[in-house]
Order: sequence, then C-alpha cells, then structure tokens
Amino acid sequence: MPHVTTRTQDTGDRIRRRGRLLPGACVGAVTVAACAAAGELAAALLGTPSPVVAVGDAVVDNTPRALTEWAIALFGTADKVVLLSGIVVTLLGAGVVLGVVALRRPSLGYAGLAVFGAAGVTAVFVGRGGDVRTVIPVLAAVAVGALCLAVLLRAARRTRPAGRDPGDGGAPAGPVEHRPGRRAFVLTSLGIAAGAGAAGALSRLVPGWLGGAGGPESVVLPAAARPLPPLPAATELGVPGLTPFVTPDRDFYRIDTALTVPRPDASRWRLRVHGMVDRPFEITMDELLDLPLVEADITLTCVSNQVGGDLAGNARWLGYPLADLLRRAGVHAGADQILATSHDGWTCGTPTEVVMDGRDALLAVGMNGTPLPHEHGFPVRTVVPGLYGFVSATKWVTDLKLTRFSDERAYWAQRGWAVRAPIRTMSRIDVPAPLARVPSGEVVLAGVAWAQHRGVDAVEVRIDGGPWADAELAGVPGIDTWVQWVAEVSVGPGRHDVEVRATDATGTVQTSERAEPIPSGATGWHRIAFTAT
Ligand SMILES: Nc1nc2c(c(=O)[nH]1)N[C@H]1C(S)=C(S)[C@@H](COP(=O)(O)O)O[C@H]1N2
Ligand SMILES: [Mo]
Repeated sequence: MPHVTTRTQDTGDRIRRRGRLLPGACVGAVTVAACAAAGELAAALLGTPSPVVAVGDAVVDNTPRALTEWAIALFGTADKVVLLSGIVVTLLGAGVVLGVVALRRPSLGYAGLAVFGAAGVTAVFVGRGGDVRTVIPVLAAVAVGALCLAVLLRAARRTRPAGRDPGDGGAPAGPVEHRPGRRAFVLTSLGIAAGAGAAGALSRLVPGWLGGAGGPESVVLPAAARPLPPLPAATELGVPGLTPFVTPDRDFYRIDTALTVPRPDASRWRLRVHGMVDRPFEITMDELLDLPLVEADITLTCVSNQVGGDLAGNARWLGYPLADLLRRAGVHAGADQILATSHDGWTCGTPTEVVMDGRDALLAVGMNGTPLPHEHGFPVRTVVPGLYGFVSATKWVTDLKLTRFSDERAYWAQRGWAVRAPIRTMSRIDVPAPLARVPSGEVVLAGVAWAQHRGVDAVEVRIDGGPWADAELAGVPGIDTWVQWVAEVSVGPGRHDVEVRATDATGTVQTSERAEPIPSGATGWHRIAFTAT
C-alpha cells in the first residue's frame, strides 16, 4: 500500500480504532441479547423449544464424549448451570465481535445475524424433528436483532464528531465524554438492554402462567384398575438418617440431558407407536387415562451412580402396561428394540423381550399419587423395573418405534454406553454418615440395597475387615424396589471401617471388584469410615 504514515497520524488511527471498539462491543452485545431474548419470549409464547437451549443441546450432542464426561465429572449436577453460563458468555462474545465488525461494515453485522438464525433453525427444526412452528421464534429473533442493530449502529455513528469517518485523516478523537450523541447512544443501548432483560425474564415466567392449561394441575388421574395395597409399615425401619423407603418427589434424583425442563402440554400430547408393528397407532392423554391403569413400586437407578452414590429413588408409579400397548400394535418378530423418543429429542433403546416378560414395565402418568412432576417426565414417561434409567425410563416420551438394535442406536449407546443394561446388585451405608463421630459401644449401621427385578436376599456388613455379619432386612412390596437394612455392631474407641455387600435372590453375592459407571454401571463394595469416641 503506497501510504506513508506520520507518527501523529498513526497514533490518531489507533485511538480512533480503540474509540470504536467500545461502542462496537456495546452495539453487538446489546443486539445479541435482544435477539436471544426475543427468540426466547416468542418460543415461550408459542410453547416451542427455546432456540438458545436448542443450540446449546446441539453443541452438547456433538461434543466429543471425553469432553462431556470430563465436564460432568468436574461440575457434577451443576453441569447444566455451567453450560448455560457458557452459552451466555459465548453469545455475548460473538455479539462483541459482530458489533465491532458491524460498525465498520454494517452488512457483515447483518450477515452475522443471519448466521445466528441459520444455527437456530438448524437446531430447533432439523434437530427437533421438523415442526415448522419451531422456526417462528428464530425468525422473530433475527428480525428483532436486525432492527436493534440498525438503531444502535445509527446511534453509534452519531457519537463520532462530523468529518471523522474512517479514512478522512481528521484529528485524533477527543475525550470520550465530550462526543456529541454519546448520551443518546448510551441511553438507546441501555433501553434496548433493559427491554431484552425484561423479555428474557418474561420468557421464563410465561410457561408457568400458560402452563396451568396443560400442566400437571390440569390432569386428574383416575384410580388404578389394579390398585396396590398401602405399603406395609415394615418397609420403614425408622432409623434416623436412613433413606426413606419412598422418595418424596422433591428429593427424587433428576438426571437428563435437557438444559431446561421440557414442559409439554398434556392436552396436545400424543404417543406414536410404530415401526415393526402390524397396526401403528397414536394415543392421546385422554385415551391413555381411560385405559385400565396399574400401580407398581419401582426403584429407578442411574447408570452413572457411583458406589455409595445417591442417584437412585423409589416411587409408586401409576401407568398402563407397556406390554399391553405393544400387543395392541402387534410387534413383528425380530423387533428386538423399543426405541423411545422424548419431546426434546433424546432417545432410549429398551429390549422388547424385557418389556414383554411380564414385569411391571409401564407407560407411567403418576408418581406417588400425583401426576408426574415436569422434572420427572410430565405428562408421560416409561418406567421398566430392573434396567438402568438410560435404557428404560424415557421422560416426556412421545414416540415408541419398534426396531432392531442392529439397525438403530439410542442416545447413550451412540456414545459408548452399554446397549443392554440391567441394574447391578448394590448396597449403600447411610448410617453412620461418612467420618461421623459416634459414642463407642453398640453402633447402629443402616442403609439400603437394591437388585431390581431379582430382589435382595441378604445384606452383610463387616467392621475393619473382620467377619461378615448378617444385617436385618426391612419388608418390601416386591422384587423391584430397594430394601432398607440395619445392623448393630459393638466397637471400641477409635477409627473404624464399615463395608457392606448384598446377595440377590439368584444367590449371587455383590462383587467386590471395582468398576466405573461406564459402560454398564459401577460395581464394588461401599465402605465408609467413622470414629467411635
Ligand atoms: N427425555 C429424557 N429422558 C430420560 C433421560 C434424558 O436425558 N432425557 N435420562 C434418563 C436417565 S439417564 C435416567 S437415570 C432417568 C432418571 O429419571 P429421573 O430424572 O426421573 O430420576 O431418566 C432417563 N430418562
Ligand atoms: Mo441415568
């Protein structure tokens, strides 16, 4: 470039460039915030998936497994908060770049918004099964973004003194405070940012307001055609600190890939049963509630549960037998997999033979006497005793496709987890709490053990590697739940180790061999230490 710069000119350019960086960053960040908020509000009003969350989901789904596992291990159940914060930071960062570029070349700014729109459409439309309505919020977002960008760019340009456009070689910028139009620009930015904040907040409140229409409050559960007797009192040993036999809904562990809890409308809910069947059909919520429903006590367990972990919960479920539903469809021989899909696109593969073998595999609508909470799959989920949740317990289920394991792989199976995953025999010490201090002498040990659909025959404990002693077992309503256990040991002052192991009803003793949760569930004995004083 045949261009000679003097030192003053050079400094002037630099100051000018820096002088445009801040307004540019502001223009972009505010534009992107307004764009995202508009999309969220439109989605909330229409009841379609959030574009921001859909893009986040798409990122998660396409992230290498090692990275997601690392994130889950690092952040635990806070992973969703971390991810959402990451999305916000990334969006704002992208906005800053977009704004700085747009101040120079407005067309690039609009092009950037179009790229956002394309990402949004891809995530909500392509990623979520092609419902045209899902695209509307993205279009609204892009339109609002473009409008805000135009307004902000105009306001930003007015902050520059006349005759100081790029390349005019004018004097270096004066102190920022004295630029004409700056006040107007700041006010415009603040106004739009406040509007975005309000729209964003509103988008979180709207589902609650509209939710009454098709939410859990709108569903009246019928009595079960085959009700269970009340739980025997013997299921509770009454030891303080011991996990209760029935897990209250609010304490029930929640595991899913959904960044925000899906809230499908029960009145619009439909389940499609299709694939390798003679008579594909669809069923509505009203039709489902008219069928003869049954009750079952089933303990759910997550495959990610570590030895001693708390990713298990027990509830009395109300639902329609999945086997009856499948018989109505007429399953073809060879359809060895029921591929379930949720409202938010997650998939789950369950062995057909397990669901058909007579166990209480349910299309569940009720949990502990009330409709399912949103967090646990409202309006309808599947529950299959004996299998880890990722291969059996689809929340917000909308689709059951009979297929072959050799033809299609579900979400976690695609990511290296097991295809068939029966729950492993496991026992846990709840009392005393790890590292607790208790008086020496007689010490009460208590906990829970599970081996769903086989049943627990015995639980044994040992102190400091000594001989195994039988624990006393509480009552259970069947073989599909956990069981409380209690034992009393006599210890002198000092630090002690307790170990526990269960034997299932097939006579197999829980293995001491340590295995990680991936691919098919953790194994090993739970051990805690306590101090007797
Ligand atoms: N739609 C959907 N259903 C899902 C999942 C999910 O990610 N999405 N996770 C599964 C897993 S891994 C488990 S362990 C159970 C947990 O059910 P809960 O959250 O009601 O305890 O839900 C299962 N159902
Ligand atoms: Mo899980």
